[in-house]
Amino acid sequence: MMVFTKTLFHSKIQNLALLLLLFVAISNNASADDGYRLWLKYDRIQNTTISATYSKSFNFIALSGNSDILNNAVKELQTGLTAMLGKPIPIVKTPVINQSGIILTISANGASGDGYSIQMQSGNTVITASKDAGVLYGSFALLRHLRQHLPVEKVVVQSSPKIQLRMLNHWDNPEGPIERGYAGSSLWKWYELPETVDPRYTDYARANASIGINGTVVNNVNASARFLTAEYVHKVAALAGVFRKFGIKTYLSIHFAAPKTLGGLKTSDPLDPEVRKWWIEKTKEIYRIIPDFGGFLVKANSEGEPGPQDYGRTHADGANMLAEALAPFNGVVIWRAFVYKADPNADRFKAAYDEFATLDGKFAKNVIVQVKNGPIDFQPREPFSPLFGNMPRTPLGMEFQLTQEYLGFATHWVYEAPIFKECLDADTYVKGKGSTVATIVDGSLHNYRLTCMAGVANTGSDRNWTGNPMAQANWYAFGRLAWDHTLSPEAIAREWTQLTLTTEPRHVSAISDIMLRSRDIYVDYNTPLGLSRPWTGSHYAPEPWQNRSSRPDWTAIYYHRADSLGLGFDRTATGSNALLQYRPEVGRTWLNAETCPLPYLLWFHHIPWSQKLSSGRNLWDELCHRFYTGADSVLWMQKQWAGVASSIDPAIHSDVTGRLAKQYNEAIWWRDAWVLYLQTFSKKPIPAIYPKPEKTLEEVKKRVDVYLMR
Ligand code: GCW
Repeated sequence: MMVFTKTLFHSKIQNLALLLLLFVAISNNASADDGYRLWLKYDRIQNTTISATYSKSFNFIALSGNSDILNNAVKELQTGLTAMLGKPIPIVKTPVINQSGIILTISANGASGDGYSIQMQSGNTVITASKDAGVLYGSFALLRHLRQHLPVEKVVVQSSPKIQLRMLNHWDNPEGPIERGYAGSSLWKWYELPETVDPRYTDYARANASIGINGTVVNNVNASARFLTAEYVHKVAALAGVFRKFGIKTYLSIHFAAPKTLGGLKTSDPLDPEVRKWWIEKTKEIYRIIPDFGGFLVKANSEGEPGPQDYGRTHADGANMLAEALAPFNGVVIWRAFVYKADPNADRFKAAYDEFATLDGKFAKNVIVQVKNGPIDFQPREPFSPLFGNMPRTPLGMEFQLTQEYLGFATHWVYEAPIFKECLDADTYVKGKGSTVATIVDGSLHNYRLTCMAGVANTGSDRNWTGNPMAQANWYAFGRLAWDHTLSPEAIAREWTQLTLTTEPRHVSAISDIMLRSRDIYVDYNTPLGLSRPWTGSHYAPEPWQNRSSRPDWTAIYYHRADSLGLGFDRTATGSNALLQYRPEVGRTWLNAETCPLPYLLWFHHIPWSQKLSSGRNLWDELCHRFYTGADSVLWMQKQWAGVASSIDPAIHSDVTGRLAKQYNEAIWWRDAWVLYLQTFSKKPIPAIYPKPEKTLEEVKKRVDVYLMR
């Protein structure tokens, strides 16, 4: 039985502060929504029954401990509840007798790791964790529950993250632009740091902590050595100072050749003693400035970046050199497996496996190899990377892309949770049925000590963070899945919608319907049936005719292989035989063109134009069907969206309406680009039920060229 004592919380200043908070919260409600608050909108609850019930349950927040993270947990609860309930809620050291409130406790018996539990005890809502960060996550979980207007007593839960390192990777360059960023420039104001610390960094950290993200790599993997100078490490330290108060560790992408370019050494050979010493000293220097620094992310010998192979060494040699420098500080090396060579006869699909699988077991204990979900490169639909399951002695981290590099930038509405989930749920069969990618990444299948899931961030300096307000859902879904990969895309879509847009049940359903179909719609007007990489220069509008580049594997024709006979990349034994990289059980599902699921057909087979598919249509007709229905479905998205106007903030509604109109126009144009181009090979008519493209192929090409102009 707990002893309850009345608290001393009556200083005038504190009361004034609460009133001010209340005022700010109320005036916030009145202003138009600019999307800045993301899913953390603590608007006043209009339903008086719900508000009254919550009011009875939350009269104080009791916290006995004291730390930056705990204080932030309490602050968030206080701000949120005060605004939602319209009454001041005091923070106390011990629970108040005869009143219900929230009790935050740290206990060794609490949920493990970053986990938390929420229980109801004697009318109080008790959040318990073994670490401060757990209390913070539990506090956000409680707020999330209340924001969905669910009954207080239903909040009872015990939750621990399935992945240890839940990270964002920012591809932010030092001058401000973001590689593949579509929401403004970098959030980090390098020239102002460390003296000026933008309050927005705190909101960034809050947003991440609210979905369990606990790590961030602040600079691009195509890394500038600048970030390793003392000048920049101090800037990074200022960011880390904000982030750690929300349980977030800071990491840096490194330039592998820094010993040469920055240190003035003759080489950056990872086996050279001077080079090793340079990294050891550099790492010590970083830890002196950022004591809880997380570690290094490395892109090496990939797309022109330097790496150990420049000196005849392996990826493992390179990673282990850095691991040695980081080990005394418990830092980690996250070494990317995104590699492929400019060889016209090679299949890029096979490259990562070919270079990395043989290195299994050769990496130091504090190295994670980070693998993109698919074997090529964040295409709208890819089969899972065959590396998953093939490196049982090396922790493999997952790299998803939140920024929509191949998904219509910030213009097209594509909810990505189905992409993430499709990969996580894929069965590798490496230890028999049920060996899903998720069980590999979460370490349970191969007993990895380290586990990691990274999302290439879609944030930028735009007021609403992600350019397209609907793209906030991708950031949200990533965090929620990194915490718990068993969640469904549907549950996350509904939750996000309720937190961000509306709690009106019919409209929640209508919006989550759009979200859940959006990816397939995009695939249909862009890369149906397993077509891949029609983009080269812009990564935006398809340029399937693109056949010239400094590298053969940077042309579009390399990927789709259209010719007079048919379409698609033969990866069976008669082609590149990439299917051999999978377990036979997996390979078999894709091996036979007759039975291969249609979404993957052209990933693995070169199919004759007239071949009848399982849909009953021949290849050409099926392609036309997909391109046309995909583009038409954007009209459906527009209609659904128009139907929810009454419960969405007008500014957000009109912003998305504009983007959808653009998306529709582009879907037609992109469809036509493909259909007209492929028709030059198939020599078949577009089925009569579909309207003929209004433009000629030449005209469409010209339009694409505009987007490629310098
Ligand atoms: O998809 C490609 C992008 C590059 C990116 C690279 C990578 C950071 O077009 O911009 O570089 O992937 O993942 O390293």
